Amino acid sequence: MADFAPQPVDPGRVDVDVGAGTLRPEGPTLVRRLSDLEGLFRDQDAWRRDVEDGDRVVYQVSSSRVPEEPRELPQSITTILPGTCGGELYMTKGHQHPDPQGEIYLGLAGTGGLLLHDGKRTEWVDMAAGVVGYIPPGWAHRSVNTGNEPYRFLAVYPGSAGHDYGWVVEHGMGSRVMRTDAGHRLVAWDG
Ligand code: M6P
Ligand code: ZN
Repeated sequence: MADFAPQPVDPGRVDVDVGAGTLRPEGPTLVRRLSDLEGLFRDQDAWRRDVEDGDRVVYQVSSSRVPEEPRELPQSITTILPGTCGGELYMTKGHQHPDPQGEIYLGLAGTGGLLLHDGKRTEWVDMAAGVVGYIPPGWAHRSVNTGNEPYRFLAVYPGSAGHDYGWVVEHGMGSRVMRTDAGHRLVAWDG
């Protein structure tokens, strides 16, 4: 991967390739496989089996060149592939911002959802192309693919917000999102 050391970015245009799920000028791309989501799916036996059985890619995050630095507004496109692990729909790891700041997601393709949890309350936003999901400060957020096609969204977030993955491991996300015949269903975290 090329070196994208933080550096000031001049004002300019960013092209969104909705079909490819990339931004141009292009920054780093992150690929997360099932093995990168250790301890996050409820059915750990199913997770272990699926990791041994090919360790599929769950999602990919393609970023622009705007650095994660204070006062900047980095952008990224996340593409979550369709699939389940132990009946639970493919999802992002989910994180809390250590520096509580808001974030917006714009649906680009496919169908999905934005699961939000503040430690007490849990909210769900159905996402599709053209929908903006708003993440207020203090709400942990996880995205889920609820359809049979890749679900893709653009994220814009404050460069100093950060990513705390441990918060989700400690507090959970309030609900889990399971595949059903009719589509999907939210179930209680420990249910
Ligand atoms: C969005 C943004 C990114 C985040 C990515 C994947 O693109 O919120 O900041 O990294 O989704 O989510 P996660 O970091 O929880 O795996
Ligand atoms: Zn975030």
